[in-house]
Amino acid sequence: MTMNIPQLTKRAAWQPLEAHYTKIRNMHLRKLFADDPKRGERMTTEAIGIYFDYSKHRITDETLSLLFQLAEESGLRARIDSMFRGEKINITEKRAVLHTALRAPKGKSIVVDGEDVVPKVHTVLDKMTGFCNRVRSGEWKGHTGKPIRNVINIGIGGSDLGPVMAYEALRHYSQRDLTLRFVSNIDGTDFAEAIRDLAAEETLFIISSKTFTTLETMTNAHTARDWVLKTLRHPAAVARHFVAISTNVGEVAKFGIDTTNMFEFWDWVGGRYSMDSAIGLSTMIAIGPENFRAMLDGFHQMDEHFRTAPFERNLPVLMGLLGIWYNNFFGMQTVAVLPYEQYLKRFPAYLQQLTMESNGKHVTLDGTEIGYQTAPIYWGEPGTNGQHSFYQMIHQGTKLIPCDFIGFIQPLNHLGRHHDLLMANMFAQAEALAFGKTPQEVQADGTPAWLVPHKTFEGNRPSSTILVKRLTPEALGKLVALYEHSVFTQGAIWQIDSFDQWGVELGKVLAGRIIPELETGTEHQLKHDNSTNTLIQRYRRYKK
Ligand code: G6Q
Repeated sequence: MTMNIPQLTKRAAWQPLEAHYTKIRNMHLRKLFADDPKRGERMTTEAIGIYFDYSKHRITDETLSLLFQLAEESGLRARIDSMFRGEKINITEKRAVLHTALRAPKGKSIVVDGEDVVPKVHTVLDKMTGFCNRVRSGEWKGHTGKPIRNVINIGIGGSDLGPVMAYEALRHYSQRDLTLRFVSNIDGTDFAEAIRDLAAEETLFIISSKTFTTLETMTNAHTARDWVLKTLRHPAAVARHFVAISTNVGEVAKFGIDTTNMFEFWDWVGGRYSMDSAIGLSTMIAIGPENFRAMLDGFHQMDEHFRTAPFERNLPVLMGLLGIWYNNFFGMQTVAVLPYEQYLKRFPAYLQQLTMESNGKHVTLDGTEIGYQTAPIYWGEPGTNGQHSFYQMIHQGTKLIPCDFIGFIQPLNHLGRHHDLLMANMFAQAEALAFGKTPQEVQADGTPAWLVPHKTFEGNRPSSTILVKRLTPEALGKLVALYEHSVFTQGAIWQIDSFDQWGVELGKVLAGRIIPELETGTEHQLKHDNSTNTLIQRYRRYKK
């Protein structure tokens, strides 16, 4: 544990970083590039097939060396080792944090509470493989003897966002005669629309819930069971049409799912870090076991890179530290994630949970109120779509928004000029953000004086460019792990517990109180604040 690390602003690198910030905060990227013609080659790193260009950041070599010093003083190295060793670094829940064990190859050994967890991981992976092969080949039959053609994952948060994102990202590799859908919201519309055009006898539900008690998931799971029973009219249908992914055998059995059709994971897998555990069953069904294992291998390669590469060439460390620089010195509030890859359309949504649920914390590990900023807001859309909406603000607005551009050199769908046009736009956006267009340049185009300010781009807007050869399952694993470990790096610097999520609890408790007040009506005396009482009364009055 690294509790004896001084508070962030008391670490030796902090004051020099502040002084350095004051010195370079107005320095323009135009000057930085003019002073160092090789900057765009020099300030890049390539590792395990990921090319990371960080030259368009408002940094100098001194910035980086101070940030590396800060990382050292924050005990990052020791903290990385603690995580990989399976120490209980999620201190508020007293849990190990071992998503890295989910992608550890056979033969490795990681011991938690006296037990090697790697063989267990591989037993579940083998069980998933057998099941997936039966579903994909049509050998697994529904209650009426028909093969499964539709698979619906019911889960929410960490039990949904990873699977949806991975399914969309790897759709190119998916078995196209299977329909995959994802139901998460307790809003009945989500379920109703998901099953509208499907036949229950050809549909398999995967109930994905670590706890198997989550309100949304259990409500949707019961609705799914009612639908299946109503159509297939026999309790035995449940065993053919439902499987579970959970840590809670008791609740799975109570629901009526045959526990031989349960795929296990463990309390040392956090929800938002679980897409490569059994929670990835829908992904494996879609893309097949081999591709799934290739994705795990990608994750593992990034794990090893993070664990062993010197900070100067360590992709997640670099990315995490650049985030600290903007968040804690420039005071930037958000980060835009801009994949130039349609298949990554759910990647920003996935990253929102990963980054903000992990690092949106207000106290340090020892419970002290934090006196500095933690997680920035992550948001984004695939390019080029975003260019025609919010990019205006990134280029000319009053807020500085660092951007992550993510692109792939080879397209998965070759269609005429499309890919060159797509990538030209990505490179152009990063260029325009960094270098802008001066009033003189605008004037030289013949723009009338009154219009010049409107058409001026001040530039100096920072971005990273992540360039990968091709979007493969392996590449996706690397990309997700890159962000996971960058979040970890930042959590270590901020000295917070990146693996708990107490902030979601209060709303759940209050909803539990309000549910009977809405369902059973007026006999409940309302004891909320005046606004909540009035809203509930209005709802009751008009709900009929
Ligand atoms: C993730 C969170 C949260 C969780 C969901 C679903 O890190 O813990 O998003 O994944 O609340 O929980 P269950 O899997 O237990 O249903």
